[in-house]
Amino acid sequence: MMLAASKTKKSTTKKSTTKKTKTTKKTATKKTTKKTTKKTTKKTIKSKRTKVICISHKEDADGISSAALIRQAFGGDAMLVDYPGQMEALQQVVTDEKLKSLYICDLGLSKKTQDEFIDLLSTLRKNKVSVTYIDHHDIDPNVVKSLQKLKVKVIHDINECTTVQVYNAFKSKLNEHATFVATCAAITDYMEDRPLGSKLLQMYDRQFALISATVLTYNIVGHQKEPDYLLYLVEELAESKFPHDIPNTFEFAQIQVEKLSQMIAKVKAGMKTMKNLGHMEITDSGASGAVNFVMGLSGKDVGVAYKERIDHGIYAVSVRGSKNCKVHLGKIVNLLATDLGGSGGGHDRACGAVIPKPKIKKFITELNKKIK
Ligand SMILES: [Mn+2]
Repeated sequence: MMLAASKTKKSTTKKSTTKKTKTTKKTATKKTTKKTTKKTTKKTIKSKRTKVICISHKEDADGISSAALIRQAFGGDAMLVDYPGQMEALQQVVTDEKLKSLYICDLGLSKKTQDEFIDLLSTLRKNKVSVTYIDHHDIDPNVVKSLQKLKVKVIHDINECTTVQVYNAFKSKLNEHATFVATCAAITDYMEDRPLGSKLLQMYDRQFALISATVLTYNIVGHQKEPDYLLYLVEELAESKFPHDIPNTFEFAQIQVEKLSQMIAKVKAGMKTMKNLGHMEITDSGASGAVNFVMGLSGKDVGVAYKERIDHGIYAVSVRGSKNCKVHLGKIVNLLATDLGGSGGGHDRACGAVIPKPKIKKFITELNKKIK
């Protein structure tokens, strides 16, 4: 489903909500009277909005690459977030009086977050901020309708990774190297076999693309606690660098590979199984890096890895399904996580959740029941 931006309904939402907010004056040229006295709401009117911001997913190559292509096409700065930090970032940009246009990439919504998301975007639109939401996670069709009503540009296709969609939507503003960045993202998201993804991959030697995507991914995963490095990656990719042209990436990837090989042993020792799934608490790495091993080594069709986020009082949970898994894990996890006071969702065989710490056991036992 390609839900192109709704250019329709021009009029409507003009909302004469009187409220203090706007009083026409968009003159831009008049820099005269800066009466800072009027505080809060009034200020938004006279400050010129010039900033471009992209909020994107920081945990994988699709999010990082999306941010890079947005930067190449439109300039501006990236804010890289994980799911627990997603709303916080939005709340922050809503108050940014300089913000002109906002891109939100590779960040799926859930029952828990979608209403607040719509509210925040509604505020942005009232402030005349242009907003583009680009994603490929399962989404409630009503949310899309609400966003389009707000004249948020929605680019959403569950069949292509986010970066490929960014590329496809804005290729006229991108250089040729952007195809390679998009190819790497597609590989990382297991979506290089999709219509657009496969066309892009064809342009490159397969092995070259695979090693580049993998090295990029390991550098992203291994630098989750170094936001500056992740932003640096966004810049380098935006400037058309190949992963191997970014200093030390291959050396760093080798360290990650060694860590992963140690994880195999840890998962073998620490993993537990239930009838329909294998699960394990992870303490010394990301849950998403371990979850494939948990699934694979458990011999089950579903794997669950979870890591405590002490600062948030929650568990970050990663769920993976094998090819034999016939249920839509993203939908099941969305509902279940919401019931337990958390949030979650994603794809049919790969998804994630944020679960309140005391509910993690319940989450696993209930998931085990629901996937049979
Ligand atoms: Mn993605």
